[in-house]
Amino acid sequence: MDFTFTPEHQMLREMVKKFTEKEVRPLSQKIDQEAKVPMELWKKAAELGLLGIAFPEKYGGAGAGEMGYCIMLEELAQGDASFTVMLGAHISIGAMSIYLDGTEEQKQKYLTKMCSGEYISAFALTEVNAGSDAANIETTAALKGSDYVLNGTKFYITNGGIANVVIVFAVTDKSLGAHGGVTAFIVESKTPGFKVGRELDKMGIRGSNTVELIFENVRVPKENVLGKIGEGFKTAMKALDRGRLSLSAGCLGGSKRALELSLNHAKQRVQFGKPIAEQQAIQWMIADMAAEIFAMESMVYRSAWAHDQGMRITREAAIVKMYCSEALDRIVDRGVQIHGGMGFIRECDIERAYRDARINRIFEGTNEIQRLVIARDVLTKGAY
Ligand code: COS
Repeated sequence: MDFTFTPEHQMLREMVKKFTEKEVRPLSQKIDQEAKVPMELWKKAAELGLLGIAFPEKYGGAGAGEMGYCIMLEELAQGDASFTVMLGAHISIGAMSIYLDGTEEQKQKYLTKMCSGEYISAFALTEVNAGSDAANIETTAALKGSDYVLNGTKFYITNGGIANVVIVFAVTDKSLGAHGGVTAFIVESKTPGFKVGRELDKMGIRGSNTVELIFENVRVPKENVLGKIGEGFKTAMKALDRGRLSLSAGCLGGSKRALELSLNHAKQRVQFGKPIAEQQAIQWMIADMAAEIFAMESMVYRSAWAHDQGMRITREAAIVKMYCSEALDRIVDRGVQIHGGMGFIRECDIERAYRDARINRIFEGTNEIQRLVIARDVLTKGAY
């Protein structure tokens, strides 16, 4: 087995690292305080070609696959979690849904603009009564003439208030539910009846836009049905497999940054006449952080490699998401502990990292759902 990154992957990592250090990290505190990612940053990422990293060149992408995409998110997450989530939702589940199941015309019309950054995308599956139980959605789509008419409300939608295009999952046959009764639609936010509801004030990733979306008789032309009628639940699950893996790459980056901040602090903070890094109590925390980061890195890139070989990664993505989001929480918690009182103060980067980390155990499927997906797969297919 070859565990080295290709020269292209290394170049990509260097490029994103420089961008992160120069453009992203300096804005992180402001993004948190103002609860907004400046659009200038999005434009700069677009100019660098970051929004199309995962997609083929014929759609304006860089063709770097899931490996390249995970490298990019890992680096960006060392700059700012909100910005990483904004890009992650756009690429992993918004644009990815079109890439996976869209027609060639839909890819040319929408995916190309998503790769260039002209369009921001969102993925609208969740509703107030359909979170973990995603098959329980109530938003409806009824065929009237040559259009589907959408009615309903979506909740917790990342990028929903700033998106030009939203992938909306709606019920086309209530009697069938997830098994043939849910359809995906490509909805342009300028369509009459598309309304942005309240914006949610969050504990962490405060700069990421999270809203309620309301659909009141939104007419979507038949050609904007994404995939086959009734196959929308599968589109959502396939996109979420990718989303769960790339989210984990973000957890890996966030963990590396938390370790770096903790090391810097431990080396310069003197107590009992020497830097606290020389105290075994601190060294054990550092060792645990490093070991977990090694495990995260190994599983993220092994799974990204498997994905790029064309393998189905449903079980892997669930395992990696569950492990990495929980490891990140343990790592930022130790990071705050190493920082002591300073780690509890708003101006301290580790305090923000602690708040930003928590959502990862919840979104893109709670870790309870990841355990359900893993257990079902192991029980039906065997352990290995
Ligand atoms: N890839 C491809 N197809 C998949 C799939 C995947 N990863 N997961 C499920 N499917 C298919 C199944 O094969 C099944 O197809 P058939 O109708 O042909 O048999 C169909 O989708 C329904 O799947 P299933 O029976 O497993 O549906 P459940 O209602 O039991 O739901 C869970 C499964 C709980 C796993 C799903 O609802 C889930 O992931 N919930 C969490 C939602 C989530 O992550 N939300 C995050 C917010 S969106 S950012």
